[in-house]
Amino acid sequence: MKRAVFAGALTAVAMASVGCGATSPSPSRPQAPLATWNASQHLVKWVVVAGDGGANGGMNFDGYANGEMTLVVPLGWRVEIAFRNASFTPHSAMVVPFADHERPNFDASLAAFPGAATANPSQGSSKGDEETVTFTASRAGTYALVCAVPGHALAGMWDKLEVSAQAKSPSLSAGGSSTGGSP
Ligand SMILES: [Cu+2]
Repeated sequence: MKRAVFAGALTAVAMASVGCGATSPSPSRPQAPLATWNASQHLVKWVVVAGDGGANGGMNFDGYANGEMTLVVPLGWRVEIAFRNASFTPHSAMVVPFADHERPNFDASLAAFPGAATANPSQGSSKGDEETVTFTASRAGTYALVCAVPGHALAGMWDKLEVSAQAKSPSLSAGGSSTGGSP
């Protein structure tokens, strides 16, 4: 049943607009794709909700922690993160080189790309705060989306971003589900 809901959502998207796509691997949120993109604009929008439910003690993005979610972005595309903090705990979002994902502390200078962090990343934002973060995925490689509030990434509040010179379109996998290919 979960699979049917998911497939239906993808089919609807594919029929709605050639050249655009969406992926929603979490069956509990079929109404809200975590990533959507526009191929002609080379733009991917990633919905990143910090503290989304109780997974990993609330230390998660979109309910995923410890690298359970991976967004693949073609090299050179723009990434627009629609960030929201759903929790009373302060959280932030920042893209860092993967090797830095288990640091206890971060500062804004560690952002892997110019602009790839929410404001005051080490302080975090309040419950309900929303912020749009945009950057260009200008170097291929493996990166991590971390919460830069001290201790949170170490507690598992990180997921993955792959910038790929081979990928033709974005894809997002999470929680063991994987989607990709041409929408
Ligand atoms: Cu956090």
